[in-house]
Amino acid sequence: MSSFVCAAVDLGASSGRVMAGRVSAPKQGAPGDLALTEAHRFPNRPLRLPEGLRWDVLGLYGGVLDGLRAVGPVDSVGIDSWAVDYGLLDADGRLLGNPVHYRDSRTDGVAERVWRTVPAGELYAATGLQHVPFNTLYQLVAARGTAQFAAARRLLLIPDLITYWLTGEEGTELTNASTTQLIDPRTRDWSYRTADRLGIDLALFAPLRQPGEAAGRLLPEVLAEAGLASPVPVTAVGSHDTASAVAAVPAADGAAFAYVCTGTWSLAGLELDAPVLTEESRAANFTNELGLDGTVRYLRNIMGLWLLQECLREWGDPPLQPLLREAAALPALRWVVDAGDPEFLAPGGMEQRIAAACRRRGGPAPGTRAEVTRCILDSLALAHRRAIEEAQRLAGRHVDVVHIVGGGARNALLCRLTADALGLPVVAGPAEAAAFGNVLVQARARGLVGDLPGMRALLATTQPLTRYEPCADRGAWDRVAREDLTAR
Ligand code: ADP
Ligand code: LRH
Repeated sequence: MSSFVCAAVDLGASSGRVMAGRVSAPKQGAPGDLALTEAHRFPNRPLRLPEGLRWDVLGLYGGVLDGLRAVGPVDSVGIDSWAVDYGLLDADGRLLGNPVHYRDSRTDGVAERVWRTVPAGELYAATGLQHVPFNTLYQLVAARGTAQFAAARRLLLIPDLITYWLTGEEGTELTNASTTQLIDPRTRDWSYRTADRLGIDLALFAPLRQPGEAAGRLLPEVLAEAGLASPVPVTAVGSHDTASAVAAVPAADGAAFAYVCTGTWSLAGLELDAPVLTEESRAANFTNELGLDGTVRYLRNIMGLWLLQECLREWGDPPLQPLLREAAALPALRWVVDAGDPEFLAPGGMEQRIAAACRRRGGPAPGTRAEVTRCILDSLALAHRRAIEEAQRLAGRHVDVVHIVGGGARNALLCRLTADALGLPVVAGPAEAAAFGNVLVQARARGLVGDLPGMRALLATTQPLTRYEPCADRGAWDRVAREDLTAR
């Protein structure tokens, strides 16, 4: 096979998309080629039911089928999505209720209960996972005792659930499994002892699957729904969207780079070949999630463009570009909050929470929408700086370039501010990095592209990237970077 067409299903927290990927192998001196086009995009709108915040997973599945129809005949399909969340199946393999949204409040206070059995330090040493209240482990402990959980015989993480509906085959893809807090990042297998100590039955999970492995074929009824004729294989990809996005960071081979995957979240950190499991790393709340080819995604979760998405929602979704233009004309760092603060996790009242955080710091609160926008972008840039500087210190690494991928790579102001805050050049793009990583792993499974550096080289030579140089005067960024923004 010298050229290959596939569908990349990428479900983000704010939208789902089905992209058509085309890859051709290098031939007779001509370089390989890579192209991605959007076949279908649909909003991902969580719903608040009386029982709590839920994903509309059937709506998303409908979007996937519509997207497959729009893409047309393909050689393979791959699925990635946001992490940690799951669907439960009963003994007949049927879904038990709508998957719970990771922003639902059911996990409030659960981690503290878990730590009474397995202290936080021991949990980190065993799994390397940051503390965020919604890790799958905490969700499972919260679910215990419910009728739904009692009836559950199988747990499938969101991309694995979609794969199951498409193919009838069950599996647990490794990169996403690494966000459950039940994987040992050294062995890249389950942390059997952690599960045992917490009474979690690992038999709930289907066997682990590696990115690149075959994951079944579209079922006849799916082919009919999607208007497809011939058998279509599904390929496991880095099914955690962040794993796919990091795989698609277009860094040069051997470059000392950091990355920020910016979408609903900002995930800022380094690619390592071994986890960092020190107490200092735990205290700094860095996570060790698993990437492609034995890599570790050593990063910190920052609230990301969620802050802006929520404000825009409250403002009735005004157009973004005029707001960004106005925000760009405002002075830097007049309004700043800690963009890593879990107080911003839940939906609702975001503008007020941001204003309150500014006042707690002793500064003015932003008064206009443009000022709120500027506050969010300055605060994100500052949080990117802090995460990348601390990651270097904790991992004993030095970087000289930062890659921004994901939807935020389209936000020129955010990219420029991140370069200014860090005093490092920023290379922005691709914005659809998760879909590119998804496509490239499918193509690699057919032998069309090489190793991780080969995938990245193909991206760097085929995709438009924008470079931002930092400004000369970083004094104001240095001053605010030393401030404790979490002080209450
Ligand atoms: P997710 O995968 O988490 O749903 P995305 O990677 O799709 O998120 O990123 C979505 C975010 O990207 C939006 O909330 C918005 O802030 C930003 N974004 C998308 N397009 C643009 C654009 N043209 N200009 C500026 N920002 C953009
Ligand atoms: C980004 C993401 C991130 C997780 C969060 C739940 O989409 O997958 O890596 O921490 O969603």
